[in-house]
Amino acid sequence: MIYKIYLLIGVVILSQVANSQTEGSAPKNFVFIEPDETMDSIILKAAHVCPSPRQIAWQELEVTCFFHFGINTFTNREWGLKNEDPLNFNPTLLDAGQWIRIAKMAGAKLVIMVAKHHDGFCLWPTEHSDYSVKKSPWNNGKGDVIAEVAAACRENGLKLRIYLSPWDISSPLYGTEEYNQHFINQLRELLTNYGVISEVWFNGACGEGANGKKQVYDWMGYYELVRDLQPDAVIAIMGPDVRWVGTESGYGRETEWSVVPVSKTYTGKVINDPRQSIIRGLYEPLGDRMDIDLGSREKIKDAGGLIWYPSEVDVSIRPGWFYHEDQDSLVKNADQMVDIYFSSVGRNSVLLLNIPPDKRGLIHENDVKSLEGMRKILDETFATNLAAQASIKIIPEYKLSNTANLLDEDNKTFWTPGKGITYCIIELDLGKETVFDCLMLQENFRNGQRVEDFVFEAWINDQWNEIIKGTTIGYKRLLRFDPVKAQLVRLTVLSSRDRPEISTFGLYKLPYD
Ligand code: FUL
Repeated sequence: MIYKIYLLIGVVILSQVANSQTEGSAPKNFVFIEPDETMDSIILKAAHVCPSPRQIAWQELEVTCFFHFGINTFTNREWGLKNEDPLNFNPTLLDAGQWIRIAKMAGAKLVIMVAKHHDGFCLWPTEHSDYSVKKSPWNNGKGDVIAEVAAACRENGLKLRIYLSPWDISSPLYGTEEYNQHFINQLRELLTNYGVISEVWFNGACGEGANGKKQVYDWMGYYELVRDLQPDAVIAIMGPDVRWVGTESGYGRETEWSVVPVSKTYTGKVINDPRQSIIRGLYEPLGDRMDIDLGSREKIKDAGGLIWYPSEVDVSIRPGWFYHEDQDSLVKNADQMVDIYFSSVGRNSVLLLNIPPDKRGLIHENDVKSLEGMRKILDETFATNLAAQASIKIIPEYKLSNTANLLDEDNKTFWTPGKGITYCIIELDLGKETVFDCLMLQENFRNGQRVEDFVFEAWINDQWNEIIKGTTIGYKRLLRFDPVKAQLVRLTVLSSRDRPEISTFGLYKLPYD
């Protein structure tokens, strides 16, 4: 956690430089703001900053899993010590297929394998260090955890990403210029020997190394290599494509903007950076990523530019990131996991759920039970959209065409009230009195994020009753409330940065009485 603090002075990457934004032009991942621009113009620009194709693919994953596994699993630590004995690493029943099947059952479409944590022990037989599985008794030193995970991903149709910790307390090179080349060599092995890698996850930890020195990381060099070898991979956390939400609790912000500001100081540097054309990015100290508000009107009014930089919520199913036997009774239960799902995926974020394999090399039974419980509740909840057959009325009658897009379960199609209209009411007649306790909304995020304020009401006792209010929607917003019985409901978009493009409206009932 402490090293996440580095993100407070972390980076923002201007992932694609664009010229000023005009409606109808190609989607832009980034816009500049001119010094004398009006607030109306800034807001309109914000409404049209869009995800890049790789960010779109990433957002649609919704649930992803993390596997923290390594020497710490056997030494019962969270952060390992320098050069611990590789003989410690000896899983007896390692089955990467089991990990991937469990992740898939939980709903994950992608997994992240920790290839090297801060202790420096490599889970693949790297040619660039002796501190790896090669020196362990597991498979007589012939094993390769990354290869096994990659094969299991291919077999089960899941994507793979890797976590390679830049901080390495065991490397004798750490703290010297040579270390950057060493890190790039290791990264190259991972990006070339294991097929498609869909994401590289860098954290910002930068502690002391074996010689007591800290490293100045060559981030730009790392990014160049990723873009070169795996151009479709997103670079997360200490990278240009995906932002850390700011906590490790599993709970995202109620108001979560995927469009965030870049300061005036740094937009100038973007233009002048020669490496920018290769990487399409530049660092910027952003300030507090743990702030409750990152993208409101107040936050973007003095920006030099705006970028699409969506949030990822990372959390472990256990108190620790690595497996510890004494935490077997502390695994989050199915209801807690459901709550986390609603508070991450349901708050315009991707969930990155850590399920750490145990000393056997298997996901522990308690973790499996909890994930099965979560899946059952989510599957039962989302099996039926209770609004699927509703008839839709728009008030006032701005634009009646395409309303069926709201209910077609295809988030690529959408309904919009029309050019420049930022307030609208969508009224639905469910056909009969219906009990529900969950609302799902999605915006056509490919065209940007716009809705700022909405209210959901139901017609009960001959009047409209407010059921729940919300601010941002983005890719997906899920809201739960006490069960309501009604036939008529309505969604009012009270404020939007440009015309809202609503792609999904869903009503559901959780399987609780
Ligand atoms: C942090 C690390 O220090 C933890 O050990 C863990 O890997 C977490 C996901 O990121 O920065």
